Amino acid sequence: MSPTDETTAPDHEVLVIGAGVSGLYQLHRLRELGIDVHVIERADDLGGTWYQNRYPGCRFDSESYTYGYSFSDEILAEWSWSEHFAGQDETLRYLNFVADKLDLRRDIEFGCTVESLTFDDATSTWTTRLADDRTIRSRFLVTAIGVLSAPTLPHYEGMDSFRGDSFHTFDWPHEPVDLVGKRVAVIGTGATGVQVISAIAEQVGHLTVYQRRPNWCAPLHNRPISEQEMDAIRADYDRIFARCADTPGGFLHGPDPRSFHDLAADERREFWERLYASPGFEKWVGNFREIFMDEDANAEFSEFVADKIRERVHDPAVAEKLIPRDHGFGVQRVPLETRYYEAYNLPHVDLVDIEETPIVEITEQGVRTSDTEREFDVIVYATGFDAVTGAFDRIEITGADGRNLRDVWAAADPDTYLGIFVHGFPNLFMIGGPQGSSSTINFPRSIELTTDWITGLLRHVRDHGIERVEVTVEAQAAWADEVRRWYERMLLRRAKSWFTGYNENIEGRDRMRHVMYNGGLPRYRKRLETAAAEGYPTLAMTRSGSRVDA
Ligand code: NA7
Repeated sequence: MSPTDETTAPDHEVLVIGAGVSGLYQLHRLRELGIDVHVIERADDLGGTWYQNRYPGCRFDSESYTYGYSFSDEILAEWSWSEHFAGQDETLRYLNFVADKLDLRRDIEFGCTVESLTFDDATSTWTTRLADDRTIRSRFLVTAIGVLSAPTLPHYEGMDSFRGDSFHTFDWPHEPVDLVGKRVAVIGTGATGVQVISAIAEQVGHLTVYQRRPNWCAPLHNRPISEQEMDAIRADYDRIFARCADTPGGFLHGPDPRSFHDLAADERREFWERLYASPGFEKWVGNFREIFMDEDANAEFSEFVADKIRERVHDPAVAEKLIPRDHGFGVQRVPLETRYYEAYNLPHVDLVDIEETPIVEITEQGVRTSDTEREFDVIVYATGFDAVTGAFDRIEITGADGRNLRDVWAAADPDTYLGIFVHGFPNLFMIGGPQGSSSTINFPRSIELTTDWITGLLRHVRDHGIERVEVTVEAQAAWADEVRRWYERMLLRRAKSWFTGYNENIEGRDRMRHVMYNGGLPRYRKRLETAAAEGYPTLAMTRSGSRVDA
């Protein structure tokens, strides 16, 4: 890497930003092709989400063996998962194992915070400027910067004045935090807050949960994997990955083939009892399709889960506070939990409904709501992320003709083609970009697909001497319309969550945005395969100044 001289060749053919699950795989695939590729990563080590999120209780909601990479028989044969839903430390160990196995570290540079990305029309290259003012010039850029990597804090008065420890879950300290006997506040009850609360409730001195809107949570049913069981899983990997490839969510569980209306009410209840007792997301993505589209079906299942909450929480008033009223089951991300509801039966755990008694300020000692002040040793902000587009918006990205990506996306929806391209930003490929499939699909199952596809495109580009590739405006418009049509069919369009682009901690984000593709994995894969088989008709490709016809 060196100061850029625009007259020289680029420093690298491909620069990958991010060394998490996606960036690591992209590095491996491009290196296999003999393409000159370099990876830069903001953190001090690899792992992305799994490096960063160290809060207690952080773990998979996907079955471990459906989350691992599928591409290497050797890795599949050598790695053993210890639990059906592995914890953060094990997942991080796994990613390090993969990186060591493939000798990936030699092409990764850590501690590189990207400030800006600027496309140069004349040379069809990107210049990446880092926080320390160094620059890297590359022909192509692959962003692997994560879907949930830009944490957001609330804006309460006095947050800086708190004298105890406070942190966002994403920035949980690397050194152990001793919570035993401490007075702890958790603000936020999304998937993260629910994991933290369940994990720490027993050990803390006192826990106060500040809940704005409850979520529909359901049991994870985690358990260890024995050696024999792991052997059986290993022998079954072909079937496991084939099954994942076949389901909309990229999980082992696909929608029940029967219609909600085919069964009598008592038969449905019997089916749901079985789902509720099953591990992982089956009770969500293995349910009847109507749960996602039909209000009556959704209401009936939501009432079934509400009854479960009432059974599990002893104090009826607390149980009612934990039941969502503004959205039905599964239209927001379903937090999976282990004894979450039971935590509220402990005498030292309190639930504060901040719709009823809003937080007024954070004080030196704790949190003041409209009715009282409570004192704490630790405040945990489990308040979520500037999801999907946040990691992009934090970088100054300037494409062809000087257009700024943040401005382009702020105007309306963050429109893309397949979640991979943005018109006007040539030679830039996104893994996990908006309107792609990675937010709605078991992440590695989605990103392996996208990464393989980008790799195939880069092979095509190399083999044909192409210098510039970008999506046509028509192809992007057609894809973005398809994304919007999928939202129209789904009840999730009505919920205010990161699935619909909301985040009230950010100005201008109290409105619906179509940020993800809801058409499911098989459909998404078909679109990618067709585009490649037809020679990429939706992409404009240029070789040394002349347009290449597909
Ligand atoms: P989420 O799912 O966005 O949840 C954030 C939570 O924080 C949610 O309960 C919010 O309440 C709450 N929140 C956000 N801002 C505030 C303020 N200002 N005051 C009080 N409460 C607030 O993020 P997670 O980290 O839990 O999960 C993200 C993903 O990580 C998850 O979907 C998995 O895929 C992994 P609200 O619901 O907005 O009323």
